[in-house]
Amino acid sequence: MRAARFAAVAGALLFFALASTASAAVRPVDIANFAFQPQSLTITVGDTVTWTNKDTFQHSARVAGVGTTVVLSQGQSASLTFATAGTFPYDCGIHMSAMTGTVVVRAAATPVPTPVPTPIPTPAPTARPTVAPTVAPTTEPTPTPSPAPTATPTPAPTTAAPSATPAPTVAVALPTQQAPAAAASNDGDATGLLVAGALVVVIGLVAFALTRIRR
Ligand SMILES: [Cu+2]
Repeated sequence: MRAARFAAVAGALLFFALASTASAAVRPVDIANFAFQPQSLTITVGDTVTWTNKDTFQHSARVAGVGTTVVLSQGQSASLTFATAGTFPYDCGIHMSAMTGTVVVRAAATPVPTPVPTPIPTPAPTARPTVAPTVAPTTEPTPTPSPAPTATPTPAPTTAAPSATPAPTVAVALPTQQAPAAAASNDGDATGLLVAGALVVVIGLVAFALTRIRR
């Protein structure tokens, strides 16, 4: 456990050491037209600034607390290494305040973040062109036949069947009068007698029935 931790710390230190040494760089500053270009430069601890004079006049770089370059003629270069962090204003040792610049030294070399490997995007499957569905010809809707008006059945007139109470037929045995031989000539009389007798019987029966009903 301890060994692993130590190894990890040692590895990290080694990594930072390598990174810092790797990031230690030489940053150029041109001197042209009586000016430092760039006038302000940001570097990291351990970096070196190299001034190159491009003017026909002589110049130098005088950095307080760091050092002063030699006087540079046209085309000559000189360097200073910045070992401590901070902001370092400087000027030309010959022209002084007429030529000034600044070097900003960052404290630590920020480790370059290892780029996260971007996953190779799998090509999206090209969607097959969907064939436009042929629209089925819409059959014209056949008009639904409106229901024929059903003739409202006229209710059959409930004719109250006349409950014909049949009168009790009484078989009346009429005394058959055996007409004498003269019946042939008296045929009309005999018939009238029969009818009268039947009437009498019927009336009597009706009277009888009435008397019965009244009781
Ligand atoms: Cu100068």
